[in-house]
Amino acid sequence: MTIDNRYNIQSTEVKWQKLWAEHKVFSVPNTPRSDKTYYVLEMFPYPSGNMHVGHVRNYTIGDVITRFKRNQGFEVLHPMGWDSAGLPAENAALDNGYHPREWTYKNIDTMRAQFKRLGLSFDWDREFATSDVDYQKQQQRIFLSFYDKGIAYQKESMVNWDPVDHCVLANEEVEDGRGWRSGALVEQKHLKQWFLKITDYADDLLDGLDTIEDWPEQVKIMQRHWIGKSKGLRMSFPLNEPTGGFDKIDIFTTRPDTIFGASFIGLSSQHPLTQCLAKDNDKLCAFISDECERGGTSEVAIETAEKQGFDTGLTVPHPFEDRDLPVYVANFILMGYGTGAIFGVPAHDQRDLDFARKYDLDVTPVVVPNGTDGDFVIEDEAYTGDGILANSDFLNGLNITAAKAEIIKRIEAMERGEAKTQYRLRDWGVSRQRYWGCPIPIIHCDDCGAVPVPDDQLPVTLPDDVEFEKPGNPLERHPTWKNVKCPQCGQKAIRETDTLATFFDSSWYFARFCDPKNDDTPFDKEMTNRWLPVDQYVGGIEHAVLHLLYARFFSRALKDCGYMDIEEPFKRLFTLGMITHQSYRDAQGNWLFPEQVVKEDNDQWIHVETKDPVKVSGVIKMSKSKKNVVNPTEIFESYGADAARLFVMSDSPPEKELEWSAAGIDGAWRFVNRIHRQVTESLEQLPDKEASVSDDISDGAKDLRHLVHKTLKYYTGAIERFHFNSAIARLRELSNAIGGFQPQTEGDYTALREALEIMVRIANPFMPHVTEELWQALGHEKYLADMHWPKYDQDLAKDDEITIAVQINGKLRSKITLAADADKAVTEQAALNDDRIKTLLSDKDIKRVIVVPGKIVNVVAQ
Ligand code: ANZ
Ligand code: ZN
Repeated sequence: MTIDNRYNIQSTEVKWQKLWAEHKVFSVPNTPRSDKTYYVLEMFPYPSGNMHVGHVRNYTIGDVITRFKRNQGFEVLHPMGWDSAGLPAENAALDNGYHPREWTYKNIDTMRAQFKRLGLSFDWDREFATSDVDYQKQQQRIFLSFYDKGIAYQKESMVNWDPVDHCVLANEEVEDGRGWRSGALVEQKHLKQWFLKITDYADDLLDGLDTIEDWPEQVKIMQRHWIGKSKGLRMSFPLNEPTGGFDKIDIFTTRPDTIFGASFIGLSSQHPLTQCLAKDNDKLCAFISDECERGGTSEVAIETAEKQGFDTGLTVPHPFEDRDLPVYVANFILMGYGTGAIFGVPAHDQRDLDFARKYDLDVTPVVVPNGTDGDFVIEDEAYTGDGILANSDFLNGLNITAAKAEIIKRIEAMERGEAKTQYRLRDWGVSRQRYWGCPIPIIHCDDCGAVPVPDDQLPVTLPDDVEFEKPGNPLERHPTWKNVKCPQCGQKAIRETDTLATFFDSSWYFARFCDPKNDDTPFDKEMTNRWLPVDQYVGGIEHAVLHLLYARFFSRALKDCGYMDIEEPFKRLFTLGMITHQSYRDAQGNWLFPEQVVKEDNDQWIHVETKDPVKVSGVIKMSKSKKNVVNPTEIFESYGADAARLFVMSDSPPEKELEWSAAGIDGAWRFVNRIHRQVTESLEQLPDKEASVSDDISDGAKDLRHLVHKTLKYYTGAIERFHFNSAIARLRELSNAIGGFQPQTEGDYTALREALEIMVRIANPFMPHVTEELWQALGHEKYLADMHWPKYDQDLAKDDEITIAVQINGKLRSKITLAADADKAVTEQAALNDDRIKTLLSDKDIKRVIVVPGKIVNVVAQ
């Protein structure tokens, strides 16, 4: 056999990719053949047209897990698709005349090729895009089931309105309160829209968080905060001068304890009382439209806007004191939360304090930090910490909890209100006044109202002949599309022209992947029952709230509609870190691409063409706008997919930031080549693949075997724990040991074969191409992808043992023997389980255990 020693990365990688595809190595049937199933999913990409290195990292993580689990004997579902509806396609249409469909599917083609070039183990037979008519048809079925169940409903709500372009803007299209295209000050406008009743599931979504153990705590905290369950008091203030049929104002507070510090009542601009007063008050009208309905509808926009108020002249009496509170309309009070009215306590709420300073209202602290005696004053920061009640009559001296309870008790006894739980979570608005999305399958009839499109008329498809030159919703402008007959009474009716928000599309795709071709129903329940929940979900932390919460909500809603049986869609969640890269700027501050700069001999950076000096601007998140990007396709061309995969997995733990560097990718490339060389150069001397390791081997070979099996043991655990970078470090160590090994006897070559084979096999999840190539060169026929993960030899893998001292209160009391690399927890357990230590501690309380692994344990006890 002659072996070509030059490793041609490009052609070899493409060759294996073709073979895997041809033999459908990574395809699985909808109904799994085994009970040992595993579902790996990475958050599917938006087809922007170009793969970036963040994708490389995300999908490589999922790929390593997939290949590893397959080797462990699992039937692994690892699908891929495209989150392909949404604004950018429409903007591209506006900018360069492409039809959104054309733009989207062209991008998908480009990106599919890029993803395939990375050698990912996807079951491509399951691929779909959410803009596919087939997908939309099933999605429309889901929408109608939600409508039927009351989970989808219509109500009037505020949207961002661009008064120049005459169109609705998404929150992300509002920049500093102005429309991104027209630059006009954005207004808020009422529009009837579709909502999903996610609030009905608020408690359930909260409780569910406790059941998903393998989620990052940070994500759970963010979801808890987003749902924002607050316990408080709802109470009413009677008006001194009833007006327009209103005789009281209902408020919601989470701080009833602060009632003695109240100095005003605040109403939302959309509060019914405000609206009533505005009818015959031009100044109030002007205040509402100038100060309250300008700027974005987002919470941040409202939080950061300057606090403004309008004194209505109305007053209410304080419930426990002989004084009146003025009633203001204030721009920081949202109608969508609580009752849309508050009592303002400037000393203990920053917004109220800013407001009070502006309108010269009282600022009386009623909660003072423990240990302050009477002279506690508020400057320009509200006090929101813990403390003791003061200036509060019968509450004085109580702590906050006791004071809250006391006020709730009294207000309830006075029949002026009651304890109330409030959520920050709002119902989810899913209407978008856009073209490139899934049409909402509803027909509006003057007589019958909102009528579902009958099932045999689904899907409702988008018209192709639309114009994008004008801003706004092309569906609304289309001459014929929306004119239809009412399915119920047959008279003229109008199609819903809103489409569904793209987060709707991504809330159930993981279930569709289990049964992607089904035309009768979104998916077969039997199949989702077998595959779901997703065993390992991988994606960015930026989806901690919206996408991940919506998907959890959908599972529950789909269950209530009878589509599936699971509530938590993602059993384990892994959130990966960002990729950062050095950035550069010229003297004018313009960002430069890495290819545009070069380092001079004197260590100064200059522009390659102009030779002007360049400023090195720090290592920051890779982004197009900062130009510190690298193009994965170019990386595949020069270094190959294996090197790219290896690099993104080797330089830092996957949950942490990874700094992209030329040296790093270069090092990975050299390692790929090195492994190739190590195997191919030894091939001629190696015994037959069937030969077992000889007993007659040198000490050097024995050491090598010891390391091989120890590495295998450690490495397997490291992959299981996602410690990919330390696994790769061990792999390099193994390769070094092989490099330094000099076979002396015939038998030594059997040990060398074993070492090389194990190295190749365990390197496979990270570097699938070169390892398949080498596995074949080693004489094997089966794909490595289909092999079982190698098992280590217990005896050979045994760690060296060490003996360490155990002290109690600093005095040596015992010695324990344990594995040299035992970690903190194991060492502590071993020390506390030692018989002598146990006896000595039997009548004591353990205060602390100090463990220095490999050295000493000291138990502090009394
Ligand atoms: C009096 C008070 C005193 C308040 C104090 C806070 C601090 P969370 O915790 O997020 O539930 N609030 C109630 N409804 C509002 C609305 N529609 N728009 C804006 N603010 C509203 O927030 C509840 C608190 O936010 C409530 O408690 C209320 O102000 C305010 F020292 O009442 B508080
Ligand atoms: Zn009708």
